[in-house]
Amino acid sequence: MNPRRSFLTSLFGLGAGAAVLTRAAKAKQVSDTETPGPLPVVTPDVADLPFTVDNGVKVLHLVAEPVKQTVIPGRTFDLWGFNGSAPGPTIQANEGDRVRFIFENHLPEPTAIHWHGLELPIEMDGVPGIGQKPVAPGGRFVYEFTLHQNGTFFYHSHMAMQEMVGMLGGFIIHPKIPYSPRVDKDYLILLQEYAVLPNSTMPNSMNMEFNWLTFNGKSGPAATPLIIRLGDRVRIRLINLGMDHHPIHLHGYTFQVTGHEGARQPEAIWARGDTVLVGVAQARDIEFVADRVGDWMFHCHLPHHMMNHMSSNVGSMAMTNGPLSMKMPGMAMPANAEQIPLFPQDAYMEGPMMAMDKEVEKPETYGLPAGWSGFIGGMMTLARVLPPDQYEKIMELKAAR
Ligand SMILES: [Cu+2]
Repeated sequence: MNPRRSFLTSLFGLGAGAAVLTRAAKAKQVSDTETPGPLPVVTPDVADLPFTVDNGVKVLHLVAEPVKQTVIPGRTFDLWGFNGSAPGPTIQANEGDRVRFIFENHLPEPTAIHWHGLELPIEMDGVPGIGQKPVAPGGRFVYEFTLHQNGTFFYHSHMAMQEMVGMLGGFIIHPKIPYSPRVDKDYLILLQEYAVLPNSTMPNSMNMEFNWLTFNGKSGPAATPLIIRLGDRVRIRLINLGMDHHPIHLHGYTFQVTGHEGARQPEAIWARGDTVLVGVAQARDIEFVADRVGDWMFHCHLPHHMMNHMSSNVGSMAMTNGPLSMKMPGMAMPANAEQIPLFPQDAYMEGPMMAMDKEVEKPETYGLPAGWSGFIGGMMTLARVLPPDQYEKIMELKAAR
């Protein structure tokens, strides 16, 4: 008998048979750890909400509070969000989990959290004045319930104007039985919109014309590109809470719509397409195999939602200050540009003169052509499908960050 077995036998009174069982149990444990768990969802530019475990219950802390959210470099807005950001941190849990949310209201007015799409007791539904008392400023409320669904959900304030100033977050419930086929990348993007008048940092929640459109609280080109290795199967989950429906379009690929808010869809009805309309209060999951290299645009296709800080076009005003060509380095302007009806359109909205490559530089933008950032605005980012060497280079840069 080897010394270790002898030690165990003396410590636990285990006979030879028990020792064999122990080895079998150990082998099972090893194979369990080898079984891949749910692939974590990545929410670019947004943190995950951490949790602790208390007697098998996942405990999470959410604080509603005023936040400063930088949508692009140089533009920081006063919003209301959760735990320091708008949108708030992403919740990731597993089907079957018991969860407890300790919620604190650090806003100057009453609020509550609604768990959009979750099947739970009415007193946990988070509607102030109906299922629960409003949570007063400085107040606290504990939500606790069991998750028996899986899919792409979200949480938000159920007060209409609060929704319009940022109070939204993602809530991913990973399935007990993994979805098939498995994906290599799983992203979450939350769609929000704000109307911020010139010289203001505060959105006007009653305005119906939105001039700042965000993916995860960032407008293009500040929205971090999705980094995909050639051959990866990719899922992108989209959540929309605002006043507009957003037709989200992916260049270069035909995807399948595999999930709606509330549930994954049966494979037999997965719709194929390249644009998915994400209506207000809806979520859509799309999946595709990234088998074509490129920096592919991924964006809302409403023209006004592809721009930043849109304000009325002021015609040839800029021409009073010198020849137009001088203002547009690298752009050859026809001599009679001023006389061409409708000019300018995009000349002042995007292009080389609006580029901010340096300001938005990060590992995920490595290798993009100079001036790229001048052509990306609003609800827009890039799905960068990269060959292995370029993919690894970006992973190295990220690790070194
Ligand atoms: Cu849109």
